[in-house]
Amino acid sequence: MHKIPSSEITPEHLFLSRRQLMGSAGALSVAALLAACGVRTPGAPATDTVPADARTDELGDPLNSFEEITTYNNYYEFTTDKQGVARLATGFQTSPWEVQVGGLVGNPRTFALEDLLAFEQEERIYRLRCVEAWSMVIPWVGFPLRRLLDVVEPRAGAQYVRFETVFRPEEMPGQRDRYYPWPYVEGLRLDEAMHDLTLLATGLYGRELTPQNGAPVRLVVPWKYGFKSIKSIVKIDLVDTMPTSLWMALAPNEYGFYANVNPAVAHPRWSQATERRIGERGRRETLMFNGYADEVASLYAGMDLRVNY
Ligand SMILES: Nc1nc2c(c(=O)[nH]1)N[C@H]1C(S)=C(S)[C@@H](COP(=O)(O)O)O[C@H]1N2
Ligand SMILES: [Mo]
Repeated sequence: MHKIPSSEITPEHLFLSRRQLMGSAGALSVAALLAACGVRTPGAPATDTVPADARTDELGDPLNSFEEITTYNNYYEFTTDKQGVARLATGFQTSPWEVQVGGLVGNPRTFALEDLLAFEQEERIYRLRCVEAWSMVIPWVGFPLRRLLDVVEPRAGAQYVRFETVFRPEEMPGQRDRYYPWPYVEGLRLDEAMHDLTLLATGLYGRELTPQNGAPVRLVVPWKYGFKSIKSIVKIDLVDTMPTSLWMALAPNEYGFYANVNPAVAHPRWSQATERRIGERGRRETLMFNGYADEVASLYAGMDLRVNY
């Protein structure tokens, strides 16, 4: 097998989107370009044609396969059945797409997906640790959220960032279940949002994001439980008060605003000390801040992480 540093690979979907930006849109649809290059079109079922990837994360943990990452999902807008999300999300309309960014900013803007892809994209291999105590290692493609926030110029009063998922019950059967206070909302403190690890992801394994993984753009905050990494974002607001997330509204005693991965603080109904890595037997120890303590612990200096769970 050829060994190519990942920095030299232009992910296919980025290559295509740049061509589109260079004026080829209209001549050929993106779907046609993708099909011509043998790339899956959005909504087509995941296949097993993505070759195994022998790379690891910085701790030496192997990547999960494309198959694992795209067939075991939490996306309650479709279904609470992790193995059922991929099928129900097939055909979800991810284009055209716009993300409205406003609130306490000097320069409110609406970004089309093409505008988001125009930010320099990079690959980031991150561990994803679900609050349910399973985890994966995922090679995302995207860019630091900070770069987008810099463009809209947060104003002095901005202290938090609030994110909202698309509300489209006609396409998302789970959103017809009125038990959940849709739309899905998440939030970060502004300094967390500005941290270099905080990513807006547009791709996975060098391809465009699949619907089940939050296409066309989702947040990835690797030191927090997976539910903070909100999918299919349409709205980002800078605000002065702590946003109430969907999970805080539903079960405030179980899901707090911070949701930092912490093996020492149990969920009221289960331990968080260990986790099941998808594809492995047995369990492994959960690491403080999901293994990113050197990078992020200083954000929480002096805070009681049992109170601020
Ligand atoms: N809008 C939305 N975002 C969401 C969820 C969801 O149900 N709806 N689930 C969260 C949870 S609990 C996890 S663990 C991750 C799973 O991401 P993945 O399916 O890409 O692995 O997405 C998070 N983002
Ligand atoms: Mo999760």
